[in-house]
Amino acid sequence: PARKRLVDYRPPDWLVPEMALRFELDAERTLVHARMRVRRNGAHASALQLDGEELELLSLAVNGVVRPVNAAPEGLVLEIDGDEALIETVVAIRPAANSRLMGLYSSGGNLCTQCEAEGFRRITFFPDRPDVLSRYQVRLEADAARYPVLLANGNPGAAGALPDGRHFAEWDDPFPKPSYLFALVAGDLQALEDAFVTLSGRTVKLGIWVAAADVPRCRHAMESLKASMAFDEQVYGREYDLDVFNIVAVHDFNFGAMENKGLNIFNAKYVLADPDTATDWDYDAIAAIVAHEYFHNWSGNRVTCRDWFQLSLKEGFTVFRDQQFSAHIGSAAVKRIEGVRQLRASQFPEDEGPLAHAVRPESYAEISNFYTATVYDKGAELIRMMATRLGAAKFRAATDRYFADNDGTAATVEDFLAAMQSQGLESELFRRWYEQPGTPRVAVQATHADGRLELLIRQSNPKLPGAAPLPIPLRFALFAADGRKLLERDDLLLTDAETRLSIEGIAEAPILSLNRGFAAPILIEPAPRRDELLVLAAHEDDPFARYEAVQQLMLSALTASAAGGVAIGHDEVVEAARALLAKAGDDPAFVAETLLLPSEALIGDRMPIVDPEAIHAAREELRCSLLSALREPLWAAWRGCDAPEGQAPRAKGLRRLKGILLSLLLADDGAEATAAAFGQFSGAANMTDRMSALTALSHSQGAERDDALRLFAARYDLLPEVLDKWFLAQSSSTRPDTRAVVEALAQHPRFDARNPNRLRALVLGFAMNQTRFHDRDGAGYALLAGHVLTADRINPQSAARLVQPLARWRRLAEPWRPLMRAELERIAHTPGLSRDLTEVVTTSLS
Ligand code: B3K
Ligand code: ZN
Repeated sequence: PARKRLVDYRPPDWLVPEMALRFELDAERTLVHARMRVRRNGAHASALQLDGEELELLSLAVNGVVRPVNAAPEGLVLEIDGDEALIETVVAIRPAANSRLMGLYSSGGNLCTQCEAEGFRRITFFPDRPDVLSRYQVRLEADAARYPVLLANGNPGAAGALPDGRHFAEWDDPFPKPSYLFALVAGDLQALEDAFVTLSGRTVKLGIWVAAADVPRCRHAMESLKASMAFDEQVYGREYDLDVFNIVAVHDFNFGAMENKGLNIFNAKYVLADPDTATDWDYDAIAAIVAHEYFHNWSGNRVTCRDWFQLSLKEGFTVFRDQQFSAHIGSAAVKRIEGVRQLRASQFPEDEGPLAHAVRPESYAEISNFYTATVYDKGAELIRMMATRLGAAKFRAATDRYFADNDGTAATVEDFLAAMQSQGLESELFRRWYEQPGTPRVAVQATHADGRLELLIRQSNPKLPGAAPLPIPLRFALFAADGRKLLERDDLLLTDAETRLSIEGIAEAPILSLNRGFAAPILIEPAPRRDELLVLAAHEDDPFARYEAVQQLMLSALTASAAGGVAIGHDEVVEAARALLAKAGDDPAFVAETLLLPSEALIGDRMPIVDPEAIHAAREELRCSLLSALREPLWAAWRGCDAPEGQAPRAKGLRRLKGILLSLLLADDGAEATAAAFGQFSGAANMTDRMSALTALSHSQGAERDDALRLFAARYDLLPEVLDKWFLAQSSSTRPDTRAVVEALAQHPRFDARNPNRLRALVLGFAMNQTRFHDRDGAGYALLAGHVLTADRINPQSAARLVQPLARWRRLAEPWRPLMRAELERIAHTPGLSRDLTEVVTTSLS
């Protein structure tokens, strides 16, 4: 398929200042009446091009003159005399048949939309690109009994009854917006209502719309929304701008949520919560995503993106903003650890593999494939580096400037960098981060003599040998062998391929603690020695660096035994874990994160060639070493984890630790631990304890496992987002029968390949299961490929996401590599693949 390129950007030939839409809503066949005022942009003679996809054009008029109806499959091309015109179209669309979940579709009997990135063209003909901003006036008409609630962007206007049991509602959005922010919802919904009084004293009516029975489960999302609104005022000076803010939860949704102006639409998984159905992780994810979508009102909606290459302009910045919010309402240290774990789990591998791309990509075939960890999470790391470099006050001044200079426009990364530069940032250098794919390596060579330490620091990027050096803020400290901190530096910015640093007055050869706080998204090479890591694990005062030291100890033991088959370094890990357990009561959340063994995927990422069996064996062996050396302290700590109910940070930390300890206690699948896990499961007063017990049991051979799964399914059969946890617990199990279980579950009456959450829980859950996905006969890969091909006929975005575990094929050892590749080839050779899937598969094979 043809690729779009950033260098080919041209401003739109025609603008659409005003857009009036009237919807005659119906699940089978909806009529969309559009009236748009168009205006020629600049001096040119080009025709007006309107995008359209799967639209049935019923009528077309230009300046009131009817034109023949002959639309090409890709849209309409209209020759227009003069510089302005009124275009009127009527199209028919089929929401109930829309399984892509882009455009207008039906979910659980309600109608809703998803337009980002290019879904609006599936609703009506329009120049569907983010630099065409319009004022929207929308009128919705529908059956009053089936769709009593009618919502769209902006402020509500007139509403009333129509003949034949129908009714209407009008919505007016005073803020010009690109088509990707358009939204409507029609359904049988009820709202949890509340209000927020803004900085300047305006009252905003808040509503979270769900099925009537779910209203009580919206409290946490509502509290999160109000906290986000207050945070954006206090920290960024950003006030909300409409009279109403609505959120709607839907069960069929392609990703987390969508920031449509004044009408956010959410995957129900990120709205509904109560202690009986949501884990602490769910509570935190809901708060973060509610905040993220709300923050987009400024970073995304008021200032939008000129083109989709600039996606990180809104996404990286908004992820950074939601991370700040989460740090503010919880523990900053733990949030940072979780953020880095997530970056390493998804972005680092992406950057090392065939799908690597710059934070601002240069080209794409299908933009939906670029809503990636690189654009989102690495993009957020870039903003974090700039914010740290400027300091809070200047960063605030710079963002104020960015919002003021670009309000109401479609901006670029350069516009953001210009605002940062106005406060003194080295923006020309930081821009390189947006353009270079690959994770930079920083190697430090230290020599010590006569009280002087010489550091030779080299940066490199294996993806781009010889690329211009990046500006890398390298925070570091020096420690003595007895744990004393000798020196700390927070202001070093590497700007060259090689940097030499000479530090006087260092009496002994010190231990280096590099990239404290994970201030830069880089890999440090080589890791410190094990004896040095033990000192850092005990004495670092930067919590991230202390966490990192323990994780490095674990990784060095794990990679060594996965490569050589011999268990080395277990003693040091046991020693570090013993020290952590002794202090578990002081900071349970930190101890939990630090004790958690690196995942099999992460271990593989640190090895030149991935042997999944050796990695699994190495990790199991370390788990067993920890259990046999620390059995008593582990039991004692687990018993000491009783937490009060509720979302207080300490209570959450205790529950997190309890779950991690339980999984260690089950390392040898002993009867006592299995019974304890079942006890925790059946006695749990909240979903966090219930789920951590179920997860720990899911790997076990004991009868308790089957009992727990049966009880769970019976209890939550009717709550789809909770039942997803049941599917996931089984698809993630390390038991030898997991593939057969997944095959059986794909025939389960509650499995539905059209529901992205369910498909993800069962099939992606299995593909992420490093122990069972990599069967030696390739049957796991074949299972995934079969689901990918089925999904592609239903929903290409789902298929393109699902196929990605196969993109790792090059990294795997024999016999896995050719088996994985063969499945990718099989997919590639299937006729009629979507553009989405084709791009991922061909890039992965190339
Ligand atoms: N902006 C949306 C993502 C849309 C994804 C389209 N494939 C949600 C978010 O990042 O807030
Ligand atoms: Zn976003």
